[in-house]
Amino acid sequence: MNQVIIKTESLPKLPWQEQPDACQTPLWRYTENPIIRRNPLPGVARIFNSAVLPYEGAYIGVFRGEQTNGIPFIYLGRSKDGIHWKFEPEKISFVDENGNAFMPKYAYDPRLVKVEDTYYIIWCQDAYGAAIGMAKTQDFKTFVRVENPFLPFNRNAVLFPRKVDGKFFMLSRPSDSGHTPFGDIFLSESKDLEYWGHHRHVMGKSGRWWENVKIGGGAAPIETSEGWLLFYHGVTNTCNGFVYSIGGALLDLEEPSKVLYRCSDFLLTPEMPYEEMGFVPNVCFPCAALCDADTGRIAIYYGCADSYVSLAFTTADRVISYIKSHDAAEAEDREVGRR
Ligand code: BMA
Repeated sequence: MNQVIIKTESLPKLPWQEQPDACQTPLWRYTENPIIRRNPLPGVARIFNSAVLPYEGAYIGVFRGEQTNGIPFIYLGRSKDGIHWKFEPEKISFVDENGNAFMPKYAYDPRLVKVEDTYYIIWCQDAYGAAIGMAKTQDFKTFVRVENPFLPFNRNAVLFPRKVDGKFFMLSRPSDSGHTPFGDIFLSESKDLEYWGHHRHVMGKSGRWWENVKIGGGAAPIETSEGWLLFYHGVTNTCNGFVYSIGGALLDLEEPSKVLYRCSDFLLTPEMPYEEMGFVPNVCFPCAALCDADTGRIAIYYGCADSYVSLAFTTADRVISYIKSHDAAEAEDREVGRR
């Protein structure tokens, strides 16, 4: 009997492997990782940092494809099992609100979130500096660009999968124009998806080594009986550059800028060859999580070393009890985050 209730749909065909007997960690990796390898498409050298959702009895996803000219764009992919993916050969073409073609100069780290009957893609693009871009679709054929929610610089954002008190909620991480040696997670709200405000601080980098440089939202928050379950990335610096790990927190359901629990330890950190070696070594970057409400199973999709996509598994009971038993939320995390 599951203790935690996941407030999403049933997903019996969720990609899944049982926790290995010897595994003590809160997340465990798919034994066939990485699920997307190099040169997945003609003209695309690497796919990583990508997001997926169930769609019409199968799965659909938006994928960060690094072209062979080095410029990232978003590609659409489909899968029957969430593991083996077929990609459209051409990058997604957007239209603006008037139906005119719109293509950003580049687009990366897409998230895919369904709110009511619409699917939203949120990514990083140029807007006179790195900023958040956004589009909506209902059929994955026409992708209508919506206004950029925030001013530059901001490179990391994810929408909540339902409105809270009638408003859209978005997490983001204001940054600089470079590789950003700082960064906290903020929350913003909007009644119409056009004007965003009521900005609140959710949580900042911490003194813990694995997240002492910056943090950023990852998968869309998962609604559970214990709060919004957030998988995020935490970054530390070393003499050989940044290391990206996966962290976990629970946010208040009605006031998500209030952190209820925040795990002191990473949930997953680079330790496999496909996480430690690649275009950018030592990166585990979560962008999506699928859940099955019936079993509490969760499959997390994360980018590896800016080169691959991998899967890690957990259950709501397992990961939430781990987060709670390793809670390190501080007064500043627990407050509403308004000054
Ligand atoms: C961040 C983002 C991610 C990337 C990470 C590591 O700033 O650009 O797309 O995975 O750096 O290179």
